[in-house]
Amino acid sequence: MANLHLQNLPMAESGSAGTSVEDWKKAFLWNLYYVLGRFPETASLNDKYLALAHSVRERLLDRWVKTSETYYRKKARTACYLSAEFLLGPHLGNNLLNLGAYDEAKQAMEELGFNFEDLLDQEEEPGLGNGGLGRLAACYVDSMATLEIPAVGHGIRYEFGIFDQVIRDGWQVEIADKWLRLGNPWEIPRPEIAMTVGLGGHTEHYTDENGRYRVRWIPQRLVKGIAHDTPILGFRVNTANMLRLWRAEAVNSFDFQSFNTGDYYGAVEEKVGSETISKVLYPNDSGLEGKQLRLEQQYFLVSCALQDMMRITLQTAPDPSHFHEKYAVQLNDTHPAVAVAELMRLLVDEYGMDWEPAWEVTRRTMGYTNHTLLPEALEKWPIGLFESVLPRHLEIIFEINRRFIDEVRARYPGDDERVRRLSLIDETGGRSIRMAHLACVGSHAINGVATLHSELLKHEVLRDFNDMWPEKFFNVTNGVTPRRFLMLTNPGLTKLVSDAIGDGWTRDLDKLRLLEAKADELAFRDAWRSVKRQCREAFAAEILKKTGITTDPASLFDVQVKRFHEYKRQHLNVLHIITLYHRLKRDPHCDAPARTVVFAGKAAPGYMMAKLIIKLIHAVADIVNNDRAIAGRLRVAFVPDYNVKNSQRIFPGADLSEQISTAGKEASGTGNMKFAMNGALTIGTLDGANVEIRDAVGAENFFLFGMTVDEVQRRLAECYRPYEHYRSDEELKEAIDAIADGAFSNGDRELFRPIVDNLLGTDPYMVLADYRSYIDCQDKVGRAWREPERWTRASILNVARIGQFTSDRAIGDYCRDIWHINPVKVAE
Ligand code: 26W
Repeated sequence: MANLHLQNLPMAESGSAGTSVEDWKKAFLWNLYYVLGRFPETASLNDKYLALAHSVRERLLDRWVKTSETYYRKKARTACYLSAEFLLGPHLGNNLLNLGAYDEAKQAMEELGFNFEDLLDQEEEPGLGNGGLGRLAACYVDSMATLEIPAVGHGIRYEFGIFDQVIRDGWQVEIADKWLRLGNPWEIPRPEIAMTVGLGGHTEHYTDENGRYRVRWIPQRLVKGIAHDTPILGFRVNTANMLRLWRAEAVNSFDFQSFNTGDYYGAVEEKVGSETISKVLYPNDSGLEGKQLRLEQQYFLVSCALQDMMRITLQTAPDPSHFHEKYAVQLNDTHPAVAVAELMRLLVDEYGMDWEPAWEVTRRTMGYTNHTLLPEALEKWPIGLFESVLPRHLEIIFEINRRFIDEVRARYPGDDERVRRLSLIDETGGRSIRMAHLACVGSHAINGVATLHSELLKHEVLRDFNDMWPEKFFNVTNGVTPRRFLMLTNPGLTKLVSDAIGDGWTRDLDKLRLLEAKADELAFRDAWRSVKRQCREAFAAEILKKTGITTDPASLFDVQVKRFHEYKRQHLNVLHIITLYHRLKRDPHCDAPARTVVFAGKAAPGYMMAKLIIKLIHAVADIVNNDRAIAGRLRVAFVPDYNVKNSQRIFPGADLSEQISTAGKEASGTGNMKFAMNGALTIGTLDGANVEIRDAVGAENFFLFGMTVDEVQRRLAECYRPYEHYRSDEELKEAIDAIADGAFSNGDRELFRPIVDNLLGTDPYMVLADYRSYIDCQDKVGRAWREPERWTRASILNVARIGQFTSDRAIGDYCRDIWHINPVKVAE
């Protein structure tokens, strides 16, 4: 601890950007002392984490200032990623990795006598997203910075992110996510960057001094949006882009009128009311909750972001008609789709542009990415609700629709059915606004997130739009960042790969292909197996810590981690577990290899079936794990509170990746890519990006099962009868009967009845139809695992051929096809 004495503090070194071991020690001590007001002997773990975080932040800010100065000077065209969710995960380790200073900082902390892992672990992750869509946004900001693309992410600074999940008696319980409790060293609040956002009220139509017809919106309420900026550093480049998250605040902290009349409570109430807009993330990952607050959140984000962009545009452009030259705006699903109407309002009402040129600017600005085909997840807002929150935007949407319908009628005379299908307004039931239609009409580019998904969009969900404007449709298959999901999470595999083929792959993931030749080398396969084994040991230790369940690191780790949803079919996985269990009971000598089946994931708090499936997993685990007769040959574990941080401890240890959704339901999936990048083999259906992953890694290195999209549709058309499968498949019957008879619920036949009834009744996701194919495929998995050389070779080839699934490739596609934006180098 000799270095820790205060007199050794190198005051003059504050603000240094150096990254040597000595630099980190100095910066750490300086920050501990001057930023946190602590000295090492009594500093808490959190103080130490914050001191290191602030040391990293200094180095980020250095790059950040240079980046914004460069963009300003070059008047760079900028991509703006609008997203209601950014599921970032912890910053500290990732920033150190991207800075190229991970090892130095680690060494510095260890030389000061601290456990580096404990420091990293102290960080509370910003869980400002539900799942795939939010995590994708986070991968994309990472890649935009890495590719040196001038880009900004705009989102909402929720005070409470996705809930923390705890498990009580096998049931999910939701706990508020107080992620800001101990402070957030990564953000810079910008109180002077504040936007005023209107809500409610009415409109007035008038003629201006030039005799032009104009509309003015008189909102009933005003809310202020305050920018909070987080620097996003690229990998080994000087680019540090900005993620700008908006927090809602009252315009005035007190209404003095009410205050003076003695209504103190009423005055404070208004302040509290305004702040609720950014209070909490809606935890639904599908299925609409037509809540006014959610619409207010969406509009709040969009209005703050567009006003901010307009302000910046006008710093250099003579007028707002140049907006689309300065900005390419990408709508991450329909959550920010009201941007189409808001940009029109700004251009027409606020800046006095005529409708046609304003519409041209709007269409040339916006791009729309669709992330789901599930009908229940396609956003619709009841007209009445929409009007009460955004009366002017409703008028604008009606006008957009009127002109659009005229265009449709001109193209397809007399085709009223088509008009009805295309309209922005759904007239069935109570009238509502189809946000996906608004996004399509108001954008120059529309894309799906995997080849199959984009095809289904073009030929089903958005078919009429594709008929009209085929040139607007694109596919951009999703990708994930290999920085966080390989290098940071799996240092063992990272080192093995770099030792074998050099580290060129860290900048160009396609170079992983050099591993192909290595797959044939016995010694390399040995080394690979031993790294995977170590990863399983670490994973087993984590499982023990989180669940108390012991697992065998020699066993096959079969993993399904993702949100809980019936279409993702965690219950199909459970049926396989029960089938295996029954086989082991019948014949303890049967040839199934030892398996550890791991689950993790959250269910939407109101999604009863998903929650019951979580309970079923725990119930089955309880029986299976405690049955001495099967002597540990099968283990089941549910790791609670799946989030980015926990996921980083899961991907490396997996051997088998479960991607078993009903074909046609999973838009892409991104976990599938993270697993394969870490050398897991996939068991999966031909759904989402699984199709492309299989093509890339080779059919012989992928376990395919189940119906195709066409087969699913055909079966449904022929009238699907799940009961027939139950009747004719003995093992399936035995598995379902065990659930129904209470074998996993102490004889209680009621507990899991909703699952049993659902499967035997309508089985909307065709679990029973795919059961036999899945079981047979799992048997193939078991046999392949028994041939370690073959398995290892396939594992290596999965990694060697996964390069195209980096988010760098995806961002490259967006830049080339949709945004037309080029990199801008930031000098040292
Ligand atoms: C209106 C409620 C709601 C909230 C969120 C509906 C839908 C969503 C998201 C679109 C759900 C989501 O995360 N979709 C996932 O997006 C990923 C990134 O593109 C894909 O990989 C997943 O397949 C898709 O389910």
